[in-house]
Amino acid sequence: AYGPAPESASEAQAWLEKHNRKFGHFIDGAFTKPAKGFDTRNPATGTHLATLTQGTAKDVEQAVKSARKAHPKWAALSGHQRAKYLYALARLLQKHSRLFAVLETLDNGKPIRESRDIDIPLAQRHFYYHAGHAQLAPTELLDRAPLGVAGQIIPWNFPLLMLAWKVAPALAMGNTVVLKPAEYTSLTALLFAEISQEAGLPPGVLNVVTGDGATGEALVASDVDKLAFTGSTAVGRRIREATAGRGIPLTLELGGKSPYIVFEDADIDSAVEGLVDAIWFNQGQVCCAGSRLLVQEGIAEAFHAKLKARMDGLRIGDPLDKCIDVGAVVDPVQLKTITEMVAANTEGETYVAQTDCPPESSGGCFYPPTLITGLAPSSTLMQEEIFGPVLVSCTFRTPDEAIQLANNTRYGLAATLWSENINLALHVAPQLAAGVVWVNGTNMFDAAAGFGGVRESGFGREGGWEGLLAYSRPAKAPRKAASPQA
Ligand code: TXE
Repeated sequence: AYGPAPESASEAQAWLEKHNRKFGHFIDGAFTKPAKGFDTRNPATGTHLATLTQGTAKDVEQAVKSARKAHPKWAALSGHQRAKYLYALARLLQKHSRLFAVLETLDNGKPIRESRDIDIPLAQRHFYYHAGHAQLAPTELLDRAPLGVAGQIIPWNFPLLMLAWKVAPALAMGNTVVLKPAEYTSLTALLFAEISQEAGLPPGVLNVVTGDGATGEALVASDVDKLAFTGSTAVGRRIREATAGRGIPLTLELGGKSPYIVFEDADIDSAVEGLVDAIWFNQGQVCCAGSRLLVQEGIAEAFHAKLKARMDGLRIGDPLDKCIDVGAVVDPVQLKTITEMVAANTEGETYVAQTDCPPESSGGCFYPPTLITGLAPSSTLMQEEIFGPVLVSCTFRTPDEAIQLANNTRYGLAATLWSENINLALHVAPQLAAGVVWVNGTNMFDAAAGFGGVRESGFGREGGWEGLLAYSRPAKAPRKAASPQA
């Protein structure tokens, strides 16, 4: 333990109490009565946070109906008028940022440092950025028309940020939304729904339906005009199958096994530090995590030694403690998956960080930072997404071999390379099959830069110009009319 949690959770607890720790959906501008549902827990302690309602097909239908009813008026607003709402949402995210950060950490288990300094500020930035675009009125100036009602399904690793990635561009372009957050982490989406009332967002423009995969399936099957999904490749595939033939646009942001390539001329200390961020940020539960280390043979031993020393210095424990580097994994199910995947491996050498990791008896889902070296490129752990604080590593000799190993995956979300030789970097980067390549840095995001993958990491881009286009169509093309009686 590193002292008492400096970031008090009382405001978040008070917000939960205000709702009697029971939530319904957010439909047509108001919360529905809580109904039969499921519990959401703090993964760092196992304590109950709230009970959420399991969304039925009927609930989804109601939410879609409300979004469709709200659409004509929302779409008819000028971009400038819509921007006013998006700016208001951004300002309110800022005003309540502490509450959002603590709630996110309680629900997800991520270190407060991350939710406070990364998740919540980036979510705000997305709303500011998209408000700016709405204001520049791409719909008027560029002959773009909204698609209609967007169905959006998001995962649990960056709950509020994934909401922002999806909701902000959709609203900016004049769409209305039905959002289904992940079952483990729905609280910040519900808080966001509440602040949308404070922002005066017209009822029906944003709807939130909570529930598990079955609720997601109902949303996929519903009468929406666009679907956007972030989550596992397996579910992404099912969604693509389910929507093939319906002709609605689809964006899929799926899994990854992103390579982190270190050449022998790299600035080693920086590369080690970058790697800590690449794989231990958010306990490795990051779609673009640099989870596959490829290190040049000549420096492999020294690099691994430095990395292990750095791992030993990582502090793991209470995510509300500002000094903590590694928090809790999102849920016992995910912890079990990670534990079983590592236990099943019989290859290479496993190094577990020599740092205090809260035991199982703490009730928390903690997994120590782990490094597995000397794996064959074809081994399961080199190929499959672990989605936990586990780094796998193998060595290469030449740049060509590095490229070949980096691309030896069914995924293609991100890649990182470290070298002090700009010619080498410029030679290698374009040959990597990835939606983004970071050179001498990692995990760099911006609302203005489209993010997305190739291969089984999905298709379509979120953020930036491309992200906006994904929520609109050329205005002159025939467009599904919003319900005339609305
Ligand atoms: O993801 P799911 P899970 C990967 C990661 C992780 C694995 C499993 O490897 O270990 O997926 O995580 C909703 N129709 N990623 O099981 O199931 C679900 O309710 C419609 C990578 O939690 O894909 C949630 O809201 N929706 C990833 C969302 O989909 C369905 C982030 C994601 O859950 C559905 C998360 C269905 N049939 C996991 N089934 C990334 N790329 O960042 C579930 N859902």
